[in-house]
Amino acid sequence: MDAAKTVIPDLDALWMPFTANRQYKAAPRLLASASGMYYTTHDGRQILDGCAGLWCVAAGHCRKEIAEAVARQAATLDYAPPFQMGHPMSFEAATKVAAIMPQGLDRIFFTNSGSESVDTALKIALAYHRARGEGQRTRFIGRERGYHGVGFGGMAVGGIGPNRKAFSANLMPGTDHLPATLNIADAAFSKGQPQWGAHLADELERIVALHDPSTIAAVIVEPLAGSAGVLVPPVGYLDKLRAITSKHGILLIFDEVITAFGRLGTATAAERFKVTPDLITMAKAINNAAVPMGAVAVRREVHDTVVNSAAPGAIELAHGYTYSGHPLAAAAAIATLDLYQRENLFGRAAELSPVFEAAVHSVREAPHVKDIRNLGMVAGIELEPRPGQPGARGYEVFLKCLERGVLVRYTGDILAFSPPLIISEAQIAELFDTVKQALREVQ
Ligand code: PXG
Repeated sequence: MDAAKTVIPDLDALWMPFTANRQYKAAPRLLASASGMYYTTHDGRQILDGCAGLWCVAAGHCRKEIAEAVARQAATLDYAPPFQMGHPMSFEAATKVAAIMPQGLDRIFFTNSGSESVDTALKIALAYHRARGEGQRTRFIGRERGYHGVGFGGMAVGGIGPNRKAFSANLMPGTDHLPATLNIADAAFSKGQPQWGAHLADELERIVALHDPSTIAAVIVEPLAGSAGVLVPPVGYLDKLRAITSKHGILLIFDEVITAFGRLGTATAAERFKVTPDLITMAKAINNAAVPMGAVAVRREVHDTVVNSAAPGAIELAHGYTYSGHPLAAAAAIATLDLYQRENLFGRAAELSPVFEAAVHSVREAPHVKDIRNLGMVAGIELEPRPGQPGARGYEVFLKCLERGVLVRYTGDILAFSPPLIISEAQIAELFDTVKQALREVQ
């Protein structure tokens, strides 16, 4: 082995995000390169990527077409100001994104992350109601166990206790939360969408009545909740949310940072569930995570209402980022969306889903498994926590899998799987065989 490859850099200066810094730095895990379905570690080991990096590298790693597009762009136009100036790539990228959104959601605002997309969508909702003369609509309804990133807005509508705890006194005011849809007692080991649970959407009527419909700007949910452990929407649940929000003039936002771009076998979860929201937030797979990028797709009427209400020559929405539609990110998005189409990767995800479903559910026979949930090319395996040590088992399974050459994602005692959509059937088998072995080895 090349000795230089095994040199570990000084780890002290970097404060790592969402990481147990002391535990990590005592036994670091470093990735040095990647190609297709595999990472290579700093000491030269091949690792099968079971989670597309962090749910984002849908087309597989270091795809030549994307790398070349980024390199070309970096040498042609490195940066252009997006305020009161433009460059062709951002317009082209927006047109391509709009083309695969649900009918009507064809106005695209670029950001640099999922968190920024969420804050952008919340601000657009407020601006829309204000432009319509309903500026009193300021409340947002999220959902327990929802993850909408780490901005103050996204945290407030989010429903993950540990993420909110340290910041609770300063969260955006005027939020409320729907109940989460998970019910292991009644719907464990559901394959695809559970039959149980559509009635939980009726809670929205109760919350709306409590605050009065005229005070509510928008409801935001992940159509399929990823980070909190792959919570699949019950049959009929999202349709009910749509019906109730429409009835009361409330905007519906789908946070599709994980689900957009093929994860469920369609361009969007909205398409998969045949429920069209008013805004869709995206990031991650929009450009295969090659350069940070996010976006919000907005229903044209919402866009037009905001834009047409401003005086001529006035900036209609006082919002945007230095790097909105950055040339490198836009070039990567164009190349990525072309690649998805050329390789029919969304269709491939749909075709592979039954194989993936059978493979993940075969883990049921292994020890410690409490529930398995899946849809499209996403799955979660919830483990029984070790008594008195919540999260320890999940972490140890993650480590065992890594030792055996497979990267999985874990949050607490829930393992999550979201491989690149180019995964082969043999690699799907390898992924879950490794998980089974790891489960047999942990206490
Ligand atoms: N919304 C959703 C639905 C997400 O999944 C964000 C917003 C925030 O995106 P940014 O780009 O700001 O991180 C996300 C991010 C995990 C995990 O493994 C998931 C995310 C991020 C980090 C880890 O559960 N999703």
